[in-house]
Amino acid sequence: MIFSHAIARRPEKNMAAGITTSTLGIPDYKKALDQFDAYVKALSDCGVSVTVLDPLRGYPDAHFVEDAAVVTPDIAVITNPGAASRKGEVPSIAAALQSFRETVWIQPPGTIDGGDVLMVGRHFFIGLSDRTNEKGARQLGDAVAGFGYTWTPVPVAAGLHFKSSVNAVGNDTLLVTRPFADHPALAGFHRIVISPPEEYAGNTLLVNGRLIMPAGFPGTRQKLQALDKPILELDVSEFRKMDGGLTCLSLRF
Ligand code: CIR
Repeated sequence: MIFSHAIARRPEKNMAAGITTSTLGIPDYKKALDQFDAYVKALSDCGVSVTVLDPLRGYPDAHFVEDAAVVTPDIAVITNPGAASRKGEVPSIAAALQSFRETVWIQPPGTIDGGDVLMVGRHFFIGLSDRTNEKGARQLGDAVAGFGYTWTPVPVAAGLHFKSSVNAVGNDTLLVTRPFADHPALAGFHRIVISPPEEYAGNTLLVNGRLIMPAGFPGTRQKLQALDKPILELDVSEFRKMDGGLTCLSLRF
């Protein structure tokens, strides 16, 4: 799928107040801004026109825009994020998407984080996690089924979101962490399995034929080279400290 647009949001000063399970320390704001700018430039270099939203005051996780919507070629599904502190991020993302797509909204008690949703061709994998429940998954599944997509729910046993562990890297191939190596829900796809010490590299992004991966995972880089696509490494250390990564910093469509 070719992406022409993306939406991203500049982090706000108190990003360290966001939710995290990481023990990597407190993010350095200045460094995070530099990493964010490099990320936006990388998307632009892939031919994507990036809309950069202003920081959203009072929402220290709001730059992880991917969680607030699921954008398909047909509609934008505005989520009801699973974390109470993130629900207020949604209206500004809906407003930003309005000129691109018709929007439909996930209704409580259904919850969804976009980080749990992976679209591969005409199929959606929807992770069931601490953030995404069955009611939310069904609402999203029904919404996209109306446009001819299929979907399967997949329990997320480890990591924050489904896309912390599984991502599409082209050529009918998924990049997966070890727990998903033989997962029956993913049958039908080739799989590149990441070694446990490099698990974070599972959050690799395919944009218009190029792979953008987090810096510092040489074993995974070597495995990805088999796909014969250009690979770009980006340092996202400050976002990793807040349990975030490459996919969650933008909505691409
Ligand atoms: C959170 O816990 O919600 C944020 N600190 C991180 C969200 C990362 N989002 C993503 O991977 N899609």
